[in-house]
Amino acid sequence: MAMKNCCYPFINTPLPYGYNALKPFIDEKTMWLHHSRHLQNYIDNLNKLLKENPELQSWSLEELVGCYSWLPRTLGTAVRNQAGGVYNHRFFFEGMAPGGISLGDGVLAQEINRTFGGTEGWKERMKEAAMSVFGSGYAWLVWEKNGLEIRTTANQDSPVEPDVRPLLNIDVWEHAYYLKHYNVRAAYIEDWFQVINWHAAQRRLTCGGMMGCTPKIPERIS
Ligand code: MN3
Repeated sequence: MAMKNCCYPFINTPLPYGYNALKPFIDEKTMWLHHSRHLQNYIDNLNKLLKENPELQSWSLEELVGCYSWLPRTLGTAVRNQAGGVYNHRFFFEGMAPGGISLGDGVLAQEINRTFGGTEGWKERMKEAAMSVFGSGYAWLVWEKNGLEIRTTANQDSPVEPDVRPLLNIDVWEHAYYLKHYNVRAAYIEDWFQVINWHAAQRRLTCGGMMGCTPKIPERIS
């Protein structure tokens, strides 16, 4: 398992699989660019930002994406974009596995059945949501107070809020699929369904948070 790597200075840990391991669904060049260029860029920018704002160096990644709104507006926006870019990409990459890992029949499977009538129903709703993102962003499966929900976020926003537990996300920025799927986002979404790591989603539901990181959002300072 990757080292914790939850606070400043962040490093870009290797993916838990090779750049070519998600073929034929996601191609090697896309994975390489996405991880070693796009994610690396967010990590470098976030480290630079935190270097200039040492009071934030003890904040975990989840605290940064969940609590940026407490900060002065300009700094908060920069944290939202850069920490979000790190959080969302790590979450996305950890949510995939070569050939996919099946849902099984645990609590998450039961909830998917209860809410969407099964995985086919879930896929339909997830695809609809991912298609509906205008421009760049993500579609998410999250656990909220009363059960599973599908959400979308723009740009690098993350649904890290009290009482919301993200389970899966799909990156629908064009850089996530353009080299292989060109402008056909629907084909990319279908391919992503083939590489979902449901084990990761189940673990996030039962344990919360990013692999090895604290799921806690700090109490608001009044
Ligand atoms: Mn991306």
